Amino acid sequence: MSQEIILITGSSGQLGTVLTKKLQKKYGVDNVIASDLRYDRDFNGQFEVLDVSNFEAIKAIVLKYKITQIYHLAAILSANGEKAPLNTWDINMKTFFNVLEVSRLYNIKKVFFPSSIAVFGNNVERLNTPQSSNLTPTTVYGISKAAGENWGNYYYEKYGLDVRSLRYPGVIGYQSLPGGGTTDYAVDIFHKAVNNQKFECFLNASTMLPMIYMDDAIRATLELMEAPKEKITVRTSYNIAGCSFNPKQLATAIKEIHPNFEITYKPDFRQDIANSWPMSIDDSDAKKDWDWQPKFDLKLMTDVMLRNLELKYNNNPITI
Ligand code: AKB
Repeated sequence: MSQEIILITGSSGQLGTVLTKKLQKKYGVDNVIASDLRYDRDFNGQFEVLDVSNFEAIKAIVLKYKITQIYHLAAILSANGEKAPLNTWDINMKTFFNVLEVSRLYNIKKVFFPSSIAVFGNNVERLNTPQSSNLTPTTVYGISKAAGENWGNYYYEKYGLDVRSLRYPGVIGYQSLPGGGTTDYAVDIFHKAVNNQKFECFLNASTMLPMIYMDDAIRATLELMEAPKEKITVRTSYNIAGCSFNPKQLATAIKEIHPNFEITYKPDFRQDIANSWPMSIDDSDAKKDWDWQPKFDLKLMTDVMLRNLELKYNNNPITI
């Protein structure tokens, strides 16, 4: 097997931070090129400052390192994206087009494109939302992801480029903070809890959304990318599910360990976005095609989040 050289865009983001380390372990530190808009001082490994909306800049990196796979994580998320819709469309599409084109022209073997539950809108069954639902996204981020899924499929059909994609639910991890999404509350809440602070939630208590613990999200990504080509029957983007819950259920799970934790609710513009998203996801195609199976439920995820954040902030090795 020839050596894979991986380029990750948006490597300093929530998922990128953790995925980069996993890929370094798998392929070797020297064979993973992390990149983002700004230099990351604390980063260990190969790093390039890269604005993916600049085609010549990404081309130079692909040629310099003889890149064979690209994980394109750079994007503006749902809530931040609504503040400047046209700019969000521009950035999210231009960066992906540059990744697709550089891959087509310079023999990249595989591309990973993260899609999202944000591709679904008000016209779907909100419980167990099927893989092949009618996509009418309500945010520019969602529109760009739905378009991106179809462009990935187009490059596969037309040029044979091996583009693979997952529709991530809200990702929850202790290693990094999300930036500008609608599901961000489900990470912020843990940081407040371990610091003995009250948490004001920007969604109401009963807003059920699909979420996934970081380990499951990373494992799904790698399992999809490693699956034999003939097993991939969905060339737009696969639904994947972790566990679904609402802010009240999450607060209750946290209170089992932090009984004094307090939460209040003050819904803002993100409530409308969340109301248009599924409550749970049918991921049976991913299960059937490449044996996907989530491992973390609400309780296990809460335990692991609290244990790790207690260590980080309070140097307190709690046993749960
Ligand atoms: C967001 O909330 O925008 C993201 C997502 C679900 O894609 N976390």
